[in-house]
Amino acid sequence: MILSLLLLPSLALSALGQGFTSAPVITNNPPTTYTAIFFDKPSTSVRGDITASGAPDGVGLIFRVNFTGLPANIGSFPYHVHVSPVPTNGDCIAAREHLDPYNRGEQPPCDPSDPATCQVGDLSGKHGTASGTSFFTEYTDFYLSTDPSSNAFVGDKSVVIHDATGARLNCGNFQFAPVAQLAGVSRLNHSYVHSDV
Ligand SMILES: [Cu+2]
Repeated sequence: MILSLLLLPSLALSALGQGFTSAPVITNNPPTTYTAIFFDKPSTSVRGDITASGAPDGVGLIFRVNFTGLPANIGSFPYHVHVSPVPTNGDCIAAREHLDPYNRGEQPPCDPSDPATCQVGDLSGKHGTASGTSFFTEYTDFYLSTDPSSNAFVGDKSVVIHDATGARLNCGNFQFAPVAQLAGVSRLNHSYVHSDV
């Protein structure tokens, strides 16, 4: 009994990707802002934007997350940074997998009390899923970057929001958004967005 309890933490760690221990805190983030705005497409009511800004001290990124039109009564909504940008047809499958530069892998699920051991792109695993029909949250994530030379750089990646089954509801691409930074606001005028579907 005692032995099995002692073994549990090491077993949990060994289930993570080979060689993975934890993601490093990113400490040299430029104070720039990137914003991803979900596609305006007829197949879904889900809209929203996610702004990621280098923290004033360079440690981590400040995220502002704003979703609307979430389907009622179907549970909570995971969302992640995915590795590939989405083409202009808005096909969220093209976003491919989660940003996971240290090859942590999908299992076991992210433990939000130990976010360094989560996939760096697993925003909802670390900071909570979206819920309700409209959702706003703000937080600092220490493992993502506004530095284009970092393997945790968000600026050329996408964000996908899922339903509880994992289906991809909508997505958007991070774009350099200095206007949001200068104005101190999280939402961009839609004239800064790529063409909608
Ligand atoms: Cu995802």
